[in-house]
Amino acid sequence: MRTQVAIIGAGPSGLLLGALLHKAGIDNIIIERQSGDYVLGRIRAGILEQGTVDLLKQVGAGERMQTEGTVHHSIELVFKNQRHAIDVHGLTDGKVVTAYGQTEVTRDLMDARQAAGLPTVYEAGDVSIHYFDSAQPKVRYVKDGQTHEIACDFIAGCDGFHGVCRASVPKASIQEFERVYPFGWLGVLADVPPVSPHAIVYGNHERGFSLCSMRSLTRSRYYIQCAIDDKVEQWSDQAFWDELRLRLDPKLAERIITGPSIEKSIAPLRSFVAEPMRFGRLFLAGDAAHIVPPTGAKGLNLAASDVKYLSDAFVDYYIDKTEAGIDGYSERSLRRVWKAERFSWSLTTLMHRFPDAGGFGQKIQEAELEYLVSSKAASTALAENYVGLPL
Ligand code: FAS
Ligand code: PHB
Repeated sequence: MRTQVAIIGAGPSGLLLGALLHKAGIDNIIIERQSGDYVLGRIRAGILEQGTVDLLKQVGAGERMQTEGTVHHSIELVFKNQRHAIDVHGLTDGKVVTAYGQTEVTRDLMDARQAAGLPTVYEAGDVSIHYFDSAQPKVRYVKDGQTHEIACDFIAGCDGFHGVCRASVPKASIQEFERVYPFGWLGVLADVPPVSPHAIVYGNHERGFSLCSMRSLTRSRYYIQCAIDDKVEQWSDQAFWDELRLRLDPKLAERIITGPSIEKSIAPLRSFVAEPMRFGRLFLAGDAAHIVPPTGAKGLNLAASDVKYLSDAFVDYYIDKTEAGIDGYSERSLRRVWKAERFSWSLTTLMHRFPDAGGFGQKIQEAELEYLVSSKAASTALAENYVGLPL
C-alpha cells in the first residue's frame, strides 16, 4: 500500500492532522495500536483554546462542541480561604476558553474521519517505522496475523509519550529535557452539576492543589494533588470529596454537589520536550514530542498547534512545491512548545504543595498569588497564556 503521509496514532494529534491533510487533498492513513473504544475510554483534557476550537470547526468536527461545550470568560484562584476571579475575557480583548472533554473531541474527529471514508487501522500490532532518513520511508504493522507494509513520503509520529516513533530515533540525534514533579493528580469524573459553571477554579492550599472543572452542565471533573505513590484504590469517593472540600474556600466547599465517580484515576506530572521534532521524513507532534503538567490546560492545545504547523508544512510541500515549511516545522513548533512549557511549569510551581517547601514556601506562594490578583499586569500575563498565545 502507498500513501503520502502515514500517521502513527489516532489520538487528538493524529486525528486532527489526518482531517487537516484530507481538507488539503493530501492522502493519509492512520495506524493505531489500540481499538477505537480504548482510545475513547481515556479520560484526559478538558479545556480548549480558541485556536483549537477554530481548527475543529475548520475540519467540520466542531458542531457538537458548539452546542455541548461551555464557554468560559474567567477563571478563579482560591487561596487563604478566599476566591478571586481573573477576567480572562476582559484582559485579553475578548478571548475565551471552551470546556469540552478530549474524549468528545476524539469522538467527533473519529466520526468525521469515518464519514469521509478515510482509512484508519485500529488494533495494529508491532508497528514499526523504517528508512525515515531516506526519501522512501515505510511503516510496517501486523493485523489479523498478516504483516502489512505502507510506502509513504512522510511519517507523522502522533503516537504519544510511550509511542514507537520517538523511540525509533537514534539516541545521538535527539536531545530530551525533563522535569518530573514529586506529586500526582487524582481526578474524578461524576455526573453532578459543576460547582462553578462559569469558571474553572484553581486552588492553592497547604494540604495541596485542587481543581474544579466540568465536561458539561451535568458532568463535573475535579482533581486534587496526591502523593506520587498514592494508589487510586486508597481513595474512596467520600475521601476524595472530603479532601476536595478542605482545600476550597468554605462557600464553594459548601456548594459542591457530590455523587458516585464514573471515572477515577491518578496521573503523574512531568514536563518533557524532545528536540528537534523532525528527523528526515519523520515528524513528531503532540505528546510524542512534549508533555506538560496539566495545570495550564496546554497538552491537548499544544498537540493542536503542532499539527496545524505540520499540515501547513505538508501543504507547502505538496501544493506550493516548497520545502520551507517542513524545514521550519521543528523550530516553529518548539518556539510555541517552550512558552507553553514555561507557563505550565510556572502555574504548577505556584499552585502545588512541594514536599520541601515548608512554611516559607507556602507564604511565598500566597504572596505571589496576592500580587497576581491585585496587579492588572500580572493578571493579564496569566490570562494571555491561559487563553493560548497567538499561533
Ligand atoms: P495521545 O497519547 O492522546 O495519543 C497517542 C495515540 O497513539 C494513542 O491512541 C496510542 O494508543 C497511540 N499509540 C501509541 N503507541 C503506538 C504505536 N506504537 N503504534 C500505533 N499507535 C500508537 N492535557 C490537558 O490539556 N489537560 C488535562 O487535564 C490532561 N490530562 C491528562 C491526563 C493523562 C493521564 C495524560 C496521559 C495526559 C493528559 N493530558 C491533559 C494531556 C493529553 O490530553 C495529551 O496532551 C493529548 O492526549 C495529546 O494527544 P496526542 O498527541 O494525540 O497523544
Ligand atoms: C479538565 O477539565 O480536565 C482540566 C481543566 C483545567 C486544567 C486541566 C484539566 O488546567
